[in-house]
Amino acid sequence: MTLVATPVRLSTSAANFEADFKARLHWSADTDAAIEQRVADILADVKVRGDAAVLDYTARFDALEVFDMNSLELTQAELKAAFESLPTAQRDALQAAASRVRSYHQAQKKASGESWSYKDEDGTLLGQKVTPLDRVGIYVPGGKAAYPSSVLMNAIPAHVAGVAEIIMVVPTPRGEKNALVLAAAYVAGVSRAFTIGGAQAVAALAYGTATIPAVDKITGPGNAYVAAAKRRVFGTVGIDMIAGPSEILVLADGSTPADWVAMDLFSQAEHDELAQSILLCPDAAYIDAVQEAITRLLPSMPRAEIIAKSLNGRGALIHTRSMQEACEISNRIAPEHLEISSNEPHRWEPLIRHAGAIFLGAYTSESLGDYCAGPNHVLPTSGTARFSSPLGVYDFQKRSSLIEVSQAGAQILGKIAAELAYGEGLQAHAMAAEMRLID
Ligand code: HSO
Ligand code: ZN
Repeated sequence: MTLVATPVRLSTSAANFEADFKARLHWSADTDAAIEQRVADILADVKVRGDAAVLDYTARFDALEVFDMNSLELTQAELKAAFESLPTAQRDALQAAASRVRSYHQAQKKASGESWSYKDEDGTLLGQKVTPLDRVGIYVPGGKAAYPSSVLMNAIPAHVAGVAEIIMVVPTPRGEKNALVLAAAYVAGVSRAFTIGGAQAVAALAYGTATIPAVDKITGPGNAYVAAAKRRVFGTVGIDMIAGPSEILVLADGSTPADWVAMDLFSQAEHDELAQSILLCPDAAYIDAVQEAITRLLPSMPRAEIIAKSLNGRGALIHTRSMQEACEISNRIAPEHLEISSNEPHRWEPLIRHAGAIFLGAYTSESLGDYCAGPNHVLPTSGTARFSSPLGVYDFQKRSSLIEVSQAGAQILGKIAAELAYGEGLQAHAMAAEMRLID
């Protein structure tokens, strides 16, 4: 059977465009009641029984039977050995990627992650103090979605933020370890690592066990169980975001070789059958060329089946009236990744308001950003780029307000505060302010 991938063709000038557009782009991340219940039970069990429960679930779900938690900890020596076991080219690539990701996040910290303060005329000091989180947990999926690049993207910003302890968890079904994941943990500066996963790992990180220290925040992607567990422990700890399937939207003016764009659409489709790849273009002949490239290139792809399912189920090639209209539609979708595949990307970029990451120009394939350009690849999905941002140094920091009122300042603020406090019927508040007034 030859595989075909024919993303739906839509045109903004068609009468039924709005209805088709909604049908195609609709995405509901409904929670599954059965998963919710099982996750709630696992969390409660780990909270009470700690390590013993983690060992039980690891034996049951990961077919990994050990008798004490120490056997589930990866030593620094083991992480280092994994790194050293890699072929030189892989080692070099990992280090080159890590160093670029580190530089980017250092710049991010400088630009917006530092403490600041100013003084009023009366000498009152006001400011904001930025403090790294003490300890964070990074969830790394096992199996087919084990991405060493995601270890870098989670651990490096934490490290740059100044987090003292970075605890990684990664399930290793039947004890099979992924050397690249371990090596990435070594390169990124992970402090401790455990071969546990699922809701039980999230519970262990959130509540702490005799062996696993409780963390302040948990980041990293995972399956439906992990996502449900993260939602439930939110409040006890911080979490980053609940990521949906990967998405790419290409805005093309027809100036990029069609094969390049076809491959970029594949690059997200190959992640997941539910991933979404969309092309928006005002040139119908170019859309034909991209479809032709899709058909020609697909059979040579090892993950052709996943790509075909993703493109047939959720992909779309949309013919727009203009590039301006393409930008408007892109804003409505608020994609995780947006490529402006144009020879004048800076003409269109100012029109873009909602996208997790914006890739400008024909040479900027999204895949470069996934691995080594420098910015983070953990990005808001499912339209959440309307209100949220890429994972960054700021996710591993928090802010405290600083207030130091001078004697002169207390005379002015004291009167304002007392007036408002009496209005709220709070006498002690008013008196605390008034006692500091001179006569
Ligand atoms: N595109 C994925 C990240 C990734 N790609 C990891 C390859 N490896 C989500 O942004
Ligand atoms: Zn990717």
